[in-house]
Amino acid sequence: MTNNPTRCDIFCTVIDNYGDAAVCWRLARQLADEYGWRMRLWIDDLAPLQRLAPDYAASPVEVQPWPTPWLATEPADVVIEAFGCELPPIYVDAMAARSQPPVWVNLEYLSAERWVAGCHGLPSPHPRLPLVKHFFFPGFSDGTGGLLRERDYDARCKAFDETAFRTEFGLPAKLPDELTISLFSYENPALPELLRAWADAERPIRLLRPGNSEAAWIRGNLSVHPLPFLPQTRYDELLWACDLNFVRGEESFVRAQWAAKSFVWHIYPQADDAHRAKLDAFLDIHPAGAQLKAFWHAWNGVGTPDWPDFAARLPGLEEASQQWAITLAARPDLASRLVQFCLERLK
Ligand code: TRH
Repeated sequence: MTNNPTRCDIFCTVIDNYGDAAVCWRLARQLADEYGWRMRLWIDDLAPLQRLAPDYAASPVEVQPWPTPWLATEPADVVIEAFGCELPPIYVDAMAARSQPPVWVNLEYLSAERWVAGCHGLPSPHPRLPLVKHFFFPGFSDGTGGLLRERDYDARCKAFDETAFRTEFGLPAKLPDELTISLFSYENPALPELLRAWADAERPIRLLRPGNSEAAWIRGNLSVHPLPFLPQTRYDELLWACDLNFVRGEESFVRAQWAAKSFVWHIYPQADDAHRAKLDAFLDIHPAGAQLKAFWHAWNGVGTPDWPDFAARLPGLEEASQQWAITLAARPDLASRLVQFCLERLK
């Protein structure tokens, strides 16, 4: 290797959601900003990226619409195939034609299941070409690929001005007993019941709904405020501004953990209920898993959410969330593990 910056191509296909683009964008930014890698992101749909990072064109990451048919392109030193999206065959041929084949990584979905550590880093030789793809599994434990977390996360969190945030979005000053909640979820049949419980709650509840265009409304002790869909960096601010965050999928789920606030996870539903094992695997490793279980199961379709019971647990949950964030932040983050993994193979 020369001293030239490592060049890296990330390939991402978007599945009718934000998560895949969100992970790829965050990783691309971090590798460019913190490691000086020359990043190119090939993405088949720019729409989610435009919402997550409206200023993407001004960033150090070169964003390229995935052309069909593919146009001949010089492959990078590191090639990240996100979530098993298939690389263009011509690009793969060009990878094999390089004197030193690129480090080829298949970035997988996050799961807390035990098998993840056993599969992280495994090689998968190409059946025909002199290329090896490696599985890179994000995860919570030491034997996995870790979690995305930027170096400046703590500094940004410390500098956050909650009052200014509330003013900017037209929210009144926080009432002494107010519980501020953010809600980002899939269609959820448990929501109407929960809204009723919040209207009847003992303390005032302010519900913030990013990316929701309904008008603001008040019922009983519940005030509901739509917010615009926030750029990815500002979504962290929303999590910091709330006492309880309802999150979903993979990316907002991870950000809620860094925010160190109580949270409720709506897991991405999969065929054959495969997501249930994933949900329970996370509850098993979280220090407050036993406390969260009934409410999280109900939010994910098993049972009815018991708000008064969950609300009574919140003070203990907050402490556990803080502990959990400290434990996770002490482990190396995903980008640093990925860089080490690739550089070892580029030597
Ligand atoms: O969009 P998602 O449902 O993504 C999902 C999951 O990633 C899942 O694993 C995958 O298989 C499926 O897509 C196809 O939820 P997720 O992962 O939380 O991604 C949402 C991103 O959007 C996250 O980075 C937070 C960000 N966001 C904002 O930036 N601003 C906002 O206002 C909101 C509500 C979200």
